[in-house]
Amino acid sequence: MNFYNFINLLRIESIKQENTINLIASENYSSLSTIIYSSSCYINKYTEGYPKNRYYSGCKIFDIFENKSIIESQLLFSSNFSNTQPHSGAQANFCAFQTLLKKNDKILSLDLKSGGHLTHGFKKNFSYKIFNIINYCLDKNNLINNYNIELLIKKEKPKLLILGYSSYQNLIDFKKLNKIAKKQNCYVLSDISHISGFICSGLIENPINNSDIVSSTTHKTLRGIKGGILLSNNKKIFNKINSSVFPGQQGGCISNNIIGKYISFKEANNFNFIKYTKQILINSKIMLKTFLYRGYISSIKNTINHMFLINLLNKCTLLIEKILEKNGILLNRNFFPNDIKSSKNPSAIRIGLSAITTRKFKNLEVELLSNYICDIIENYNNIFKNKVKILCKKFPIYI
Ligand code: DSN
Repeated sequence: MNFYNFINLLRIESIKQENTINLIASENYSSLSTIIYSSSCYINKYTEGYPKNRYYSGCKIFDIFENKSIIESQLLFSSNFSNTQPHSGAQANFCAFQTLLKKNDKILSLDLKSGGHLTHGFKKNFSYKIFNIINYCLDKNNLINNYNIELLIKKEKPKLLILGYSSYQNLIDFKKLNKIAKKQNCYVLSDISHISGFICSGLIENPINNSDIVSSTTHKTLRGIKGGILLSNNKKIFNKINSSVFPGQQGGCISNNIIGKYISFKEANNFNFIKYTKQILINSKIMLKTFLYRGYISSIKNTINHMFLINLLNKCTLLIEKILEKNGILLNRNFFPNDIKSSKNPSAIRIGLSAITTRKFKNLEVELLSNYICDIIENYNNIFKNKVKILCKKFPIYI
């Protein structure tokens, strides 16, 4: 591909991003600073190892950056120890498992159809292939039930309890569940990938003191560059985390990304970020309320984070996703609790509000957009294409 073709493709993608509304709950827009600082000459540099203990020469300057990313993330999550090297959330989880478990050890985690993540034990994932996975499901009210988890821990005696999700709308009682797990000598991994932005803003309880390890991605509600992170307050466990990340799972870290992580942690360590996450929550509640008002069903009638599920019952969610995309609205289809449909055409759509909140959508626009979406779902047409474009023009991402 020549340079002009490359620039042209980038231009097309960036225009698409500017002209579409992104409701994908696992996505967000990094700040321009994060993009610029992470696109440096460090793309060229291997930095295997840790600060002051590298396996390649020429890493002295990078030690400064990595140390800054570590300190900033510790401040952000009030943690004593942090490893900012995991390439992704999936790799962070792999390293956490490798730290705490041996092959075939038992893991108790939230079922995929109840909102769990692939790395928490999905059949085709490494987690299922290496460990013995037992799932807890949501109860009849579509909630995580502490008592059910307690019964399962007593019966199954897992070595690790995973708390965390890809789609769930209510709080997790980290404190209580950690206490239950500890009584049975069970480790706790809190995967806060989706809610880390709310946790560092103090809007959701920080599980750092009620977990052996906390894992997260850095690009969802946290709004940073794509990547992973591992935190712990236990020094012994943390030393194992470090060797589990390198050389246990990864070689050199993605040096330029570590700098991007540092910039975004710094941005999140700011009063404006608290205001931002508060607005995500307001927007999320408004959109859910509008859907409920229009007669739609969610897994529960509230949300405490950036996302919620809407059950489209007999409608084809694959088709709805495509029609919404034709109108310039992006989201993903998703299992609804106890779904009997396939993963290709599950019953629900998942809606996330972080990205549009980054664009500064507030109450009025969110309500307007919610009604557009309901109309599109009900009428299967693309008459909102221009209205969506107008909304996008009013709320640019980067200008
Ligand atoms: N699929 C993403 C999520 O929504 O959790 C991350 O893998």
